[in-house]
Amino acid sequence: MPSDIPLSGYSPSKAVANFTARTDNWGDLPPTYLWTPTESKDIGVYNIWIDRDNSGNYTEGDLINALPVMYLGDFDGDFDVDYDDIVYFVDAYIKYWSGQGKDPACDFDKDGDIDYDDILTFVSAYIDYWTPP
Ligand SMILES: [Ca+2]
Ligand SMILES: [Ca+2]
Ligand SMILES: [Ca+2]
Ligand SMILES: [Ca+2]
Repeated sequence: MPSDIPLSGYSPSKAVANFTARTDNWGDLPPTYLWTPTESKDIGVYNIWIDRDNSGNYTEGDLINALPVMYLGDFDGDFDVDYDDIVYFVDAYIKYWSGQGKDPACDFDKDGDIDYDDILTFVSAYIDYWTPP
C-alpha cells in the first residue's frame, strides 16, 4: 500500500476520505470516497477498507490506508484545535486573499474560497473543542 495517498477525516460522526487515484496502479479507485460510519467514531486513527460491488459502487472492503478522524479545524493533525491551528488558518486566509493560492483544508464549505463563512466554521470548531462536554 502506498503511503502517499492523502487522507483526511472530519468530525467524529462523518469522515471524508479524499485521495488522488493514480492511474498506474490505483486507477480503479474513486477520486473521493465518502466514509460515513454507521456509528459515531471517537477521534483517532482508523483503518478503512474500500471495495467495489458488482454495480460499481464503492463500499468498505479492501484496506486502503489509515484514516485519521480529527477534530474539525485540526490542521496540523495533532488531535487538538489550538493556537497553532489558528495560525495555520489565518496564514491560509491571508494567502488566499493575496492571491497565493487556496489551501483546500481551510475551505470548510467547499465552495472554492476561504471567506467569512469558513472563518465562522473554524471559530465554532475552536469553541467546540474548548467547551467541556
Ligand atoms: Ca492541532
Ligand atoms: Ca496543538
Ligand atoms: Ca469556503
Ligand atoms: Ca464562500
